[in-house]
Amino acid sequence: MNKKTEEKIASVSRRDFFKKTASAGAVAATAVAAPSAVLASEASTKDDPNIVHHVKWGTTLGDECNKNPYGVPSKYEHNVVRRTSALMSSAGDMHAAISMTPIAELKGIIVPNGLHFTRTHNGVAHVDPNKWRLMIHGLVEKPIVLTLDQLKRYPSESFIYFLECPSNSAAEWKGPQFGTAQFVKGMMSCAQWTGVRLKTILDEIGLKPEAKWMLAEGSDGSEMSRTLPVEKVLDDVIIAYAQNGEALRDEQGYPVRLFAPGWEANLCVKWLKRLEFGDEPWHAKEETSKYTALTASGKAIQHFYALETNSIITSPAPEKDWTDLKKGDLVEIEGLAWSGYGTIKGVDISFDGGKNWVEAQLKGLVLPKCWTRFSYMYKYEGKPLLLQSRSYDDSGDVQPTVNQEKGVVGVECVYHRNAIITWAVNEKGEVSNVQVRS
Ligand SMILES: Nc1nc2c(c(=O)[nH]1)N[C@H]1C(S)=C(S)[C@@H](COP(=O)(O)O)O[C@H]1N2
Ligand SMILES: [Mo]
Repeated sequence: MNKKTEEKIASVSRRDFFKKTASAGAVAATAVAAPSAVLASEASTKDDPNIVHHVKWGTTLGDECNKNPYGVPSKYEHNVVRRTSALMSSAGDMHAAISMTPIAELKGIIVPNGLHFTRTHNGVAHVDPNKWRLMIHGLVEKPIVLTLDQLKRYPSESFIYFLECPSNSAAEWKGPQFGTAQFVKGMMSCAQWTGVRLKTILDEIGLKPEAKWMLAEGSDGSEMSRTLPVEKVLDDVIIAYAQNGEALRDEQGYPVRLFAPGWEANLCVKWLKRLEFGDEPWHAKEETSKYTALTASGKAIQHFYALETNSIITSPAPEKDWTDLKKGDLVEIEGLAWSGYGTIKGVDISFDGGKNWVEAQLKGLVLPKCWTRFSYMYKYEGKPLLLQSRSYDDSGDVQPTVNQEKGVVGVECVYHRNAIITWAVNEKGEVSNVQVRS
């Protein structure tokens, strides 16, 4: 690592501001009205002519058993889909765009492969696995070119990790923009990833002592390139070829992508073709003009990677509201928490915009760098609420309020937004996206 880069990294002390102990007490809450749900969910299945609404229980013959050799979701689940918008593209061109995971519709921590959010800078590439090659060269003792079969001969390992675009919620820095949880935080997913630890291959081909940085390059039209420090590469980076038990989907980088657990999804180069080791970072386009953090001083922070502790309530949410509840009903508040710095230790819930907090339960698997489900049973009272969740992780970080985050990084940063999200619930049980500025 050269001196300049070291200095830059040293200046990335933003996360130090959000230690658990520093979490402030309650400050007066100002709710900002949200614009009406622009990109809200589609009409109910009632009006869909493709769906037959009758039940003849026990009297009809079903489809033949293997009608769908590769299974598809029930037709009644047709509303559970990725969604995109021209606002999240380069001037409306949907080749450089992003589609979002319907996080409020999912259960558990595994996102089905067909619903994994997708970001492409130059379209979804289709790479022939027989022609695919991975070159590993630069400051290594024995450079190699691997075929897919050769890669799969190395011992494989599987891990459940979240993947999040550092631009998730980028539109929310200057106020609430989107009307659904899917659009507020859907640039993320979680899956079981299988592949080869890069360290396993490097142990075999030998890393030269001067090797400090690794360039990863994709084979798609954008030739997405990012640099990673060797410490991370040797720690837990994998070359992934499977997702939830099957081959990666084209959208996720078939046949092979890089996977840097807990770090910006942008580093997880898809349709991977080349890894080069060097003694300095490359300063590629995606780490200079993009994916740097512009601070209030006008200086940009380069090389910041791990995603800070974060959370969102997914039920209720604008697209999963409480309008069907009656006073006195017991209802589960559920959500997701995650941190690129480690394991979620706890999640608090507030009903009054952050003045008072109660502790939620973590449920199911609680794993490092992985979505963690939280839950809280609540007696519905039909009263307006400002509902929030606040996560903390085992590195000591706590999720900041909107103003705490702004105070440190300003509003031009674009990336790594992890400020507390607020859902306003009205007397009717309708839910909207607002911001509490405290
Ligand atoms: N080759 C290549 N890799 C890429 C990209 C790309 O456009 N091309 N997009 C990056 C960005 S910005 C993100 S957020 C993640 C998204 O991964 P996903 O599409 O599997 O969700 O892939 C990253 N890797
Ligand atoms: Mo991204």
